Amino acid sequence: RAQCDLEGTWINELNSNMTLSKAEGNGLFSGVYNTRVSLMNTTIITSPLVGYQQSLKEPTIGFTVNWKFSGSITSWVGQCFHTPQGDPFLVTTWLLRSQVGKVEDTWTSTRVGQDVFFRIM
Ligand code: B9F
Repeated sequence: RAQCDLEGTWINELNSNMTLSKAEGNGLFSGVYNTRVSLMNTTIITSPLVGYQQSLKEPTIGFTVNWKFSGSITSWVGQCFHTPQGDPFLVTTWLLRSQVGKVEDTWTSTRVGQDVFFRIM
């Protein structure tokens, strides 16, 4: 079975999508992220992404999005797997850090969750 190729467009259970470049030889990749949810009445803007993948058949991965419509950052870590049909999917856990006005509010600053991505293109 071929190594999981991250290049292309992926969609998750929230209907967010991301388009990733082919990873460089050192595992570095980049892309853009369109979230379908934001919890705010702001205009959602396509935001840039960078990440790393290990060079394994079902690689561990990590990537970070710098949200262009807020002061927040989300990082995902996870792994690529293949369905019995051979289609790749990404199982990830994320942390979303919001900016807070003062250090005492740090306890309110971080959300956690899981996203599963399937390739659509
Ligand atoms: O909603 C986030 C945000 C930050 C400050 C105002 C709005 C940015 C978008 C995060 C999208 C998350 C989900 N989308 C997805 O595909 S990233 C992990 C999930 N996977 C309101 C105040 C602070 C946080 C939310 Fe905000």
